[in-house]
Amino acid sequence: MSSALLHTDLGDLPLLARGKVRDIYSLGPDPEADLLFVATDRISAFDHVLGSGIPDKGKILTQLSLFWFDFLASVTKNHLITTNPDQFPTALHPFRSQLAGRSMLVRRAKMFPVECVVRGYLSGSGWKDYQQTGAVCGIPLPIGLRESDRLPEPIFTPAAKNNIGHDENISFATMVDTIGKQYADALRTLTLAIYTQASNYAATKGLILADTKFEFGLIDNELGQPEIILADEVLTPDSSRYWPSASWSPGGPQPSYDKQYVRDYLESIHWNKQAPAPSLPDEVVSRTREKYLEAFHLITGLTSLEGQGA
Ligand code: Q0N
Repeated sequence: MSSALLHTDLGDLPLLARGKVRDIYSLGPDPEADLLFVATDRISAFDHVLGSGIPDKGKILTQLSLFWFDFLASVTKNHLITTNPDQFPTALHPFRSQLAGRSMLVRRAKMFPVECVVRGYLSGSGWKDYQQTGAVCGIPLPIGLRESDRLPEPIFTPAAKNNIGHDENISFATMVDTIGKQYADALRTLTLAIYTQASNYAATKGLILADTKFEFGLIDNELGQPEIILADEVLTPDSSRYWPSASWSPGGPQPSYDKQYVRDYLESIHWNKQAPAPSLPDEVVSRTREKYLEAFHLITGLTSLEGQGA
């Protein structure tokens, strides 16, 4: 097994932001310059990046996003220019081995400061809200729902990033106050349309797409008019809850598709969830890698990462 790529180094290229998993570079000094997203093999759990990576995880997530951008092409425009390193600016060619299969050249967008979350099932912060208020983000739900139950219909439950980088559920009215009614309506409609298409597809592959979150931005078209585009990563296990349909059992939490071995291990060693985060035993790393590969295989139908610029 290849080793995990934990950090990237692209020489003089300015790092714009380092996320828990992805490193973002700016491809030029002007504020309009394209961006390079590089998905590393880092993995986070309980809000910390762990000491070990999962080999190929960044490639798997990048190839999944690519699959979904293509699948959704008739529903929404997106920020992707290319994942083909041959088409990257020549300044990036020396770094090809770091970048192949795990990087996306994207157009810079003006990002909306809202996470567009959609839920078809009651889980996570949605379940917490429901238990306290009978509603999620102000949307009233029937009484008597259990954790992980399917909702009568998918709901749009936006979130705002707060100062410590945590997402905070907000009402649709608050979203309207933040970005205006026209954009709020458009993002809700797009989010629900994408979820419907993606969850129907996932169902044919034996997967429940319980919930997911999207980020949208604006990019000027040829006429200089701003257009909404889907940005960030899409429908990866890191941004979505996938559950195997066969073992779905409402009335409690469903095991995380990809990170269950990691969480179980961290609970077993009684880590206090404060830095520094521990490393993982080889067995936990390889079983977790298999789960990411399984999701990739189920969703894309592909059996290997090769031939994807990887
Ligand atoms: C952008 N984020 C938040 C790394 C990613 N196309 C774009 N143009 C300008 N800015 C962004 C995008 C995109 N996508 C989005 N940061 C910058 C997403 N982060 C979360 C943490 O990991």
